Amino acid sequence: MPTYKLTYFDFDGGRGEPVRIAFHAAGIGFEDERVTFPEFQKMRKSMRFSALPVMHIDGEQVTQSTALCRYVGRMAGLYPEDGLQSLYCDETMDAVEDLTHHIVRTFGLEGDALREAREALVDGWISVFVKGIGELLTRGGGEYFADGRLTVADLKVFVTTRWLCSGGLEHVPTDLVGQLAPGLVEHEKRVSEHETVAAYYASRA
Ligand SMILES: N[C@@H](CCC(=O)N[C@@H](CS)C(=O)NCC(=O)O)C(=O)O
Repeated sequence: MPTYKLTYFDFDGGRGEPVRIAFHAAGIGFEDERVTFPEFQKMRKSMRFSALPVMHIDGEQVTQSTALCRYVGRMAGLYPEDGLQSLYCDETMDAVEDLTHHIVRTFGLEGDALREAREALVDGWISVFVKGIGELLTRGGGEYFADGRLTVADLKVFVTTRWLCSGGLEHVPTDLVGQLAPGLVEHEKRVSEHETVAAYYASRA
């Protein structure tokens, strides 16, 4: 068995969290390296694309969160084998990546500039993506995005819905997701209570 190290920021969310949950679901031990932003700044140059998450497999660096989700998801049985269902799973994860990209562009703004940028996002890209991801859930049958069961797509959306509804994103109303796509709020609860995910957080408690 290779050795795995996952380096990501020290919080239970973002692009690294679905990979951590998938590792736990697979029953595969890994080094969960959690860094602060100042620590990341010091190590940034050693990261191939100057960003996290980064995985080391037997010391070899691999990047790109969605690729990491697929890789660990396969080992955990959380990635569809069927071609069409894997397309649905990938489409969902890529949509979440696009949504995240739009939001991250507002990081570092302050005051009126932050408010204006976030209000524009709420009326624009966040609404477009939340509605669209809600439609993908409906297509999947309403409970999960692909294969009629928990996959890494659900982990990625669950983490993102939790973030959007957390109040941690200034100027993004906590009830926005519920208004635009109520199914996603129910999905967040369903996934958080799923035995695979609940077992991961119990292990963290
Ligand atoms: N396409 C990359 C994006 C990685 C990325 O932008 N990561 C963010 C954290 S979620 C980051 O490292 N930001 C720090 C920075 O760019 O300064 C992936 O999916 O892994």
